[in-house]
Amino acid sequence: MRTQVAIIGAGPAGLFLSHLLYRDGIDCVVLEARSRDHIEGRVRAGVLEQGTVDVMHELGLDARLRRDAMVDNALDIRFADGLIHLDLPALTGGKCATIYGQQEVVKDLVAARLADGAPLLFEAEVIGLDGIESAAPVVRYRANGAEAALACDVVAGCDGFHGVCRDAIPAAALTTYDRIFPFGWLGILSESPPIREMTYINHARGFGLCSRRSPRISRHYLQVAVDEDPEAWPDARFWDELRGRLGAGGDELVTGRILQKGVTPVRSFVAAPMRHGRLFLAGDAAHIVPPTGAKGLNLAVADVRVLARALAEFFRTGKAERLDRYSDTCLKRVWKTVRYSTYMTNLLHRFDAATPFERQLQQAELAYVAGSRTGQAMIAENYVGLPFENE
Ligand code: RFL
Ligand code: PHB
Repeated sequence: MRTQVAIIGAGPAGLFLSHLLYRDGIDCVVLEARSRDHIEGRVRAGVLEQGTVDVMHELGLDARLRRDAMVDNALDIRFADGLIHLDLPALTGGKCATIYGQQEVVKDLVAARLADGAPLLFEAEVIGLDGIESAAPVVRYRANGAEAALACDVVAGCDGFHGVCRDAIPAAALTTYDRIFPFGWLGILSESPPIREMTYINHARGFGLCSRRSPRISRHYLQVAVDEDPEAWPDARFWDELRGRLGAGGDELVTGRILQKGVTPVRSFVAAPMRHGRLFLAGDAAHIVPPTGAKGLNLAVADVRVLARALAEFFRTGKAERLDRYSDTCLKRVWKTVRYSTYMTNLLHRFDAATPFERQLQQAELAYVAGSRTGQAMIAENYVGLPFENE
């Protein structure tokens, strides 16, 4: 088998890239290790920046999103001294965020790609990359119990944080930056109407977050230990703890059947450069950010937007300047996003090792944001999404 671009991974990065390339008339094959059911059932992100929604619109993939998504016009932060209400359009010149589950995005993109009759192989696990420093790389993968090879011009490593592509780059050619926070998030999906506003909580017992997926489905998180066992959290314990952390807002909480439960680590990771020879990393394969910023999926889309444009120029004209700038262009946005996600993580979590001085600073930062339009505008501007970089 031969193609122009071999895309490894059918998460948001790989799927969006496949559609952007298809629109530009560039051939690609998507290889995904897991089954269609598995990737469509993975509960993850839910906050889409306007730029992400715009890409779905440009690709004509927004029919279901326009029907089912919720508009997020505000963000509340609860802390010991009160409530900060961020009116997103008022603080950002009319912008807002969109709530639409990552698995819904994945379903829409998978269905459209299959409807286009374009190659997307499930249960095709990539086991090695050969010749990424040459002009003719080969991707080796396993499917239906047999090994196969895909020859290509370019490899797009969209295989997430635990994929194989990043490891195909010689260690000496890569610099990695890592920060692991000393806690995790226990996330649940429940059959219950969400509270009125998207709410982040700073509480002495730890962070909490009340989010949503639809008028009938809530998505909530609690800060827990990194190695917390979700089984230690029967439904009643989860609801009691979340209600306690909501404080005065607890009365608004409606409980319901919990459909899904899982613990996520909170960490930042950046690998640079995001390119080696003919291999280009995009999305979580190159970087992860703490979920407190709600940015991982959006960053994956920002990467592949830049990559698709550079590949279109490369295949149309043979010019590689844009491809050569790919990593630098993406990393500017990546580091700004790491900054914002770290800021929100530090602002809102309980740090057991914090000194009394550091605890006072955190409360002072919250008090500052509560009283400053500038402080609020900084959060709102990042939450709705920074403008795309000039390429
Ligand atoms: P993905 O989604 O991990 O997809 C990678 C795909 O590659 C496949 N794969 C392979 N395929 C073939 N061969 C191999 N050897 C392979 N190895 C792996 C995998 O099966 C998989 O299908 O990465 P991608 O596309 O870069 O997308 C990144 C996003 O999924 C991620 O950043 C977000 O989910 C992060 N995130 C959030 N991002 C947001 O923008 N807004 C949010 O509100 C938000 N909330 C979250 C989040 C992530 C969370 N978790 C669980 C990590 C909330 C949570 C709880
Ligand atoms: C979510 O709805 O899953 C969500 C919302 C905000 C975050 C992270 C996750 O910061």
